[in-house]
Amino acid sequence: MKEGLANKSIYRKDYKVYPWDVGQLDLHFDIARESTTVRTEMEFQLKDGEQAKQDIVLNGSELQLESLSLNGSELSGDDYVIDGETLTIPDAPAKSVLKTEVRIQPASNSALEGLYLSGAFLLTQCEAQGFRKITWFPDRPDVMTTYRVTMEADRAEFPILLSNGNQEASGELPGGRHWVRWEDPFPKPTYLFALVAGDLALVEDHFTTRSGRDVVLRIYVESENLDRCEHAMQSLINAMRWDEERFNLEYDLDIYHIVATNDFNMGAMENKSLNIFNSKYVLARPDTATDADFQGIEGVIGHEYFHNWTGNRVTCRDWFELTLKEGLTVFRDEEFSADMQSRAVKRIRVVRDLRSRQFPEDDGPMSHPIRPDRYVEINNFYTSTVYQKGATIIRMYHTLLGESGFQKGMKLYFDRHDGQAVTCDDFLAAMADANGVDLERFGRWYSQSGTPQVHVSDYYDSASRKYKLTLKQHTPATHDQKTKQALVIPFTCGLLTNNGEELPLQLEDETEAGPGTRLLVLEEMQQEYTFVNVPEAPVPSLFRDFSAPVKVFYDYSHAQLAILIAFDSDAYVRWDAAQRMAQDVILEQCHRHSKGQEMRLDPSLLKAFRGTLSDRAADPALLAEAMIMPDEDYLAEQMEVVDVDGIHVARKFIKSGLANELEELFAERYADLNDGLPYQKSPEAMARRALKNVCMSYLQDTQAGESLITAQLESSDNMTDSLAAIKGLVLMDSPMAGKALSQFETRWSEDALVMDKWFAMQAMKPGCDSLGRVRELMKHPAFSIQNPNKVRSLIGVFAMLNPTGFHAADGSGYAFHADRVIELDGLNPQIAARMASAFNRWKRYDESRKKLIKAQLQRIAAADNLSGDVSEIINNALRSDGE
Ligand code: 0A1
Ligand code: ZN
Repeated sequence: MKEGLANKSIYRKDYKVYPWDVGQLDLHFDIARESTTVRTEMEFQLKDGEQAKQDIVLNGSELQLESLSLNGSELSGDDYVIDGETLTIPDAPAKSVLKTEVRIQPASNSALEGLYLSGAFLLTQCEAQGFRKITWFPDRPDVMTTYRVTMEADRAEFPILLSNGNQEASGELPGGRHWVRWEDPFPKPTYLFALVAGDLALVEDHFTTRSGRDVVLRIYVESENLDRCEHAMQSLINAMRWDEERFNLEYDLDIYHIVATNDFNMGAMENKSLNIFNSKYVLARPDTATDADFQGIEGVIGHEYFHNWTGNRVTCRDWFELTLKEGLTVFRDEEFSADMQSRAVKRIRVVRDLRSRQFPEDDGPMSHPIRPDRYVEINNFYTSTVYQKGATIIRMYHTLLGESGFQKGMKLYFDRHDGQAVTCDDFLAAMADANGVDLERFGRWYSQSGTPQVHVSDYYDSASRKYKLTLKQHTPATHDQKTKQALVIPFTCGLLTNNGEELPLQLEDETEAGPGTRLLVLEEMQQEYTFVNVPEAPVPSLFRDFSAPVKVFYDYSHAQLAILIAFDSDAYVRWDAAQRMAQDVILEQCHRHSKGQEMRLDPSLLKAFRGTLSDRAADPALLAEAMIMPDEDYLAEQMEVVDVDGIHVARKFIKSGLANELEELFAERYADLNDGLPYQKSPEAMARRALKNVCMSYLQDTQAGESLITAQLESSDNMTDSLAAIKGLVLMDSPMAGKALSQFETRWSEDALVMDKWFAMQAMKPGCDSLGRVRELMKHPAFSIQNPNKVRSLIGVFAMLNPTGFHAADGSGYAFHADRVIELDGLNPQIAARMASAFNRWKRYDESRKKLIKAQLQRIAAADNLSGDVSEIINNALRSDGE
């Protein structure tokens, strides 16, 4: 571990109220690409009137200070102290007006935090602590103030000048310059400030709120993208309506702006009335974007819109409370997507994502509770734990309190805290008080890290017709926390007969039987539930709807899984049973392979697939989900020591075994779904495409595969089908793949988002030649190491979605990746840190690979001027070796 790291940690327990209220912030920007001048005027009022004087402490980073004055007097270097990122004015009077002037350099800002250049326009990103790169100010979420923002710039270069709130005034200036003033009536923290300046085109629509407010909706994009905004606009309108109907929340300003940029570290940002989006989550046309892209746009547009209440109107006291706004808002966007599309399919996709990303995170060197107690770099805590696990905690309140109890809690939360910066405890208190329940023990979810395990055992007594379920919980120790407490775990279940019929449920102390789904609430380390009047030894349908972020262990036989797959009323249980069976079978073959034994195709899996393929009643999207094999990384997580190649070989063996045994059925279903009808955007059409392309992904392993895929490629009128086909050719190593890739490249070379797909599908291709290909692709004119989307599509996909390439036994993938982390760190520490986390699971590999990775981790740790972002990730990974 590097010296001094521990000193740089920030602790939740150290929170102190900021002693000043800031009444108003006047910002004046004189905008130019190379050098922008920022002037501010701000009113400080001491909160505690008793005291006459107090230090004013401001945050700033990489600012060139031109002048600073206090109550009209210019301050000289002796009147204040700058230490690292803080500026202190000692003993300022209880009422102080501060004026500052600084210069910043947007064009050379490659970290994409603060004010920066994207293409031909300038924009800001302030969450979490980017405002300090714009000017000196208390850059913390509990300091909320109203903003008046004036921008002046060259009119030809920057015809559009946007900031938060309403446009109050504008005018011309000599020399072809102009100015615009924006005022936001809602007090807000710095992280929600935004500014955009440049030459952008716009699409406009309107929304009339429930109370009759007419809201102008504008999406700003570069002019060539004007024909790709329709879906984003429709999603925004749907989100506004949905939030009124489901949460009784209405929009509060007359204007809502979205700006799309190709250069963005994350997905999007909820700045008050001026959302900034990664273009990936705005731009879509059927020929450029897949169904998954369309769904992603709907979800992220919803997410940022929903933040207006959960995040902006009520915000976080400090960054430890991040899940207060993120967990809640992810829950809201999941519900929105579920209401817009298929609830069951959405649930399965959410669970797949949680299991494959959050569970490993919680078991690795960066394990942390959804409300962390400590961080070095807050940007490293925009994690799957804070977001996705955080959302499942909110979902558990919903499960325990029901929709109406949950909505009562939400109402009380807004009644109490509108306009405030609060904590997760405040949220919990609102839920508890509104429902008259005690949620104290439930609150442990906020402070305990790690993925709990629930071990289920059962016993059927035919004489008494009683069936006893025993649930035991256990949370393994994590890197950050050794001892664990019992948690409140909602556990929903049902019982099936061996014919697949659902039994009515009656617990021992009940007088009559109730419905076939029961919510059990596990609160102790171990609890028993005895069901009576159970006519036969049942098949337990456990953990319906994935009712908590836990791993459930029960020793299912394949026969039991087959019954669940075929008959259970809960879509999640059916899907999970199919995944368990596939996982079992693949891991068994992996084991046989490692012992040099012949692999074989399991008849029960074959039978289950035959059933799924022949099911004409179920939603095709659900059938598609059931047939997608668990991915290699997920399988790796289930092994003691990861067998990289064994997993790859075994998974491939099973997949092609199924394809060849069931070729006729796959082909028949494919033909049915490949109806030749023109593209449609409806959920039904998307579901049919999903199943069609899953069938195709199996058929690629059969004789007929290549001609079928080529035919699909030739006739396709949409990106979903085209991309599935090209990916198929690439993955099957078809001689047609090269031509398909180069035609794709020629057609889309000018299109940044489509080229991301082109990079990704090549980076994903398994095998020992992957690294050479990735190196070559880095030289492609469309690639840029400065662009986060490109880095994620090529470097990120290689490291995170190509296990056989990245984990090549000679360590070449590791060395390459470490070079990229070091290179990126000098440009964009946030992205470098994300990439560095690809090494986080290193302890799970064999000795030889562990040694190779450790050497690379040490090499990165020793690099000059390593950012706090990367050193936190790397030092944690190395520290986890010491245990
Ligand atoms: N609040 C945004 C996510 C976000 C976080 C940080 C960023 O820059 C460092 C940008 C965006 C959201 O939840 O959508
Ligand atoms: Zn968010």
